[in-house]
Amino acid sequence: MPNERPSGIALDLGGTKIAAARIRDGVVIQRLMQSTDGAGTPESHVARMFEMARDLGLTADDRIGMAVTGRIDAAGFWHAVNAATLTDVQNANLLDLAQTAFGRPVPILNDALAAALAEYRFGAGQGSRAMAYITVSTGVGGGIVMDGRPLVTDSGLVGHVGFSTSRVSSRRCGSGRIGTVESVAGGRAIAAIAAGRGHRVSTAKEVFGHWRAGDAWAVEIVDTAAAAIAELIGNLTAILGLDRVVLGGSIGLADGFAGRVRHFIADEPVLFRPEVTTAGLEQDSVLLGALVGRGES
Ligand code: ADP
Ligand code: BMX
Repeated sequence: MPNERPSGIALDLGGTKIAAARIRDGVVIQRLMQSTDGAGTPESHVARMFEMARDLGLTADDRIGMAVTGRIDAAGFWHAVNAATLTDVQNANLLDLAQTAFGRPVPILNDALAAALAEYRFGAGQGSRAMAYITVSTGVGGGIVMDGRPLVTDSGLVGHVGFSTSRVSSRRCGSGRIGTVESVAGGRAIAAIAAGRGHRVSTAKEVFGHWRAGDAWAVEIVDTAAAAIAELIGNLTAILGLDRVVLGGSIGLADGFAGRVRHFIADEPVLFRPEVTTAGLEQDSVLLGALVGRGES
C-alpha cells in the first residue's frame, strides 16, 4: 500500500458537522466547518460540500476525496444505517451526485473506514497487523484494517460496530436494533439520555462539561458509554484478534475518555485487551483518509 502524502480537497460529512480541508502533502493547510443538516437531501448535502470546496479555492485540477457517515455500497449508493442521523438519505447515488457536482470522479468512503486507512498509514495504526479504528462521535462507527488491507463488503455495512449490542444498553437506536453500543455511547445518545433524565443539556459536549466538573449524573452517563466501548473492544478482539484499537471522533478524543475506556478494559481477561490509543492524526484522520482512499487508484 503506497504511503503517498496526498494533496487536494477533502470533505468529511459527519452526523454533526461537515469539515472541508485543503491538504498539501498530507498536511491540512486550510479548514472550514459547518453543521450538518440532518434532514437534508443527498443533493443538498453534496451542494453544501461543493460550496465549501469552492470556498477553499477549488480548481479544475484539484483531487477530491469524500467521506460520509452512513453505508456506501459497492455501486456508490449512500444509505443512512441510523435513519435518525440523516433522515433523508436512503439509496442515493452519491458517486453520481458528487461526480456531477464536482465535474470529476470523486472517490467516496464511509467516514470511519477513511479514518482507519489514514491512521493505519500515517497515524496510530502504523505497524498493526489487525487494527480497528472506532469513532465515538455523533454515532459509533468503525473501520477495520487486517494485514494492511481494509475490510470491505459490497453492502458497505462491514465495520458498523456501533450497531452491535452491549450489556449496558437496552435502548433502541435509529437502526431499529435494540441495545446497540451507538444507543448508549454515541453523542446523540449521550445527549438524549441526559435530557431524558431531566438535565438541561442539548449536546454530548455539554454532558462532558458536567463530567469534568465532577457532576455524578454525568460521570454515570460517560462511564456507561466508556464501558460500552470497552465491551465492544473485547468483542471485536474475540472476533478479529485485534492487536490495536485507535479511538477517534470528538468523544473518543475528548480528554480523559480513552482513559475511562482503558479502565473498563482492565476488567477483561488479558487475551481480550488490545493496545488502545487515540488517533495520531486527531481530528484529521477522516479528511486524510478521504483523500488517500483505499489506495487502489
Ligand atoms: P461528527 O459526528 O459530525 O463527525 P464529531 O466527531 O465532532 O462530529 O462528534 C460530534 C459529537 O461529539 C457531538 O455529540 C458533540 O456534542 C460531541 N463533542 C464535540 N466536541 C466535544 C468535546 N470536546 N468533548 C466531548 N464531546 C464533544
Ligand atoms: C453511524 C453510521 C456509520 C458512521 C458512524 C460514525 C449512519 C448515518 N452512520 O454508526 O456509517 O460511520 O455513525 O459517524 O448510519 P459520525 O456521524 O458519528 O461521524
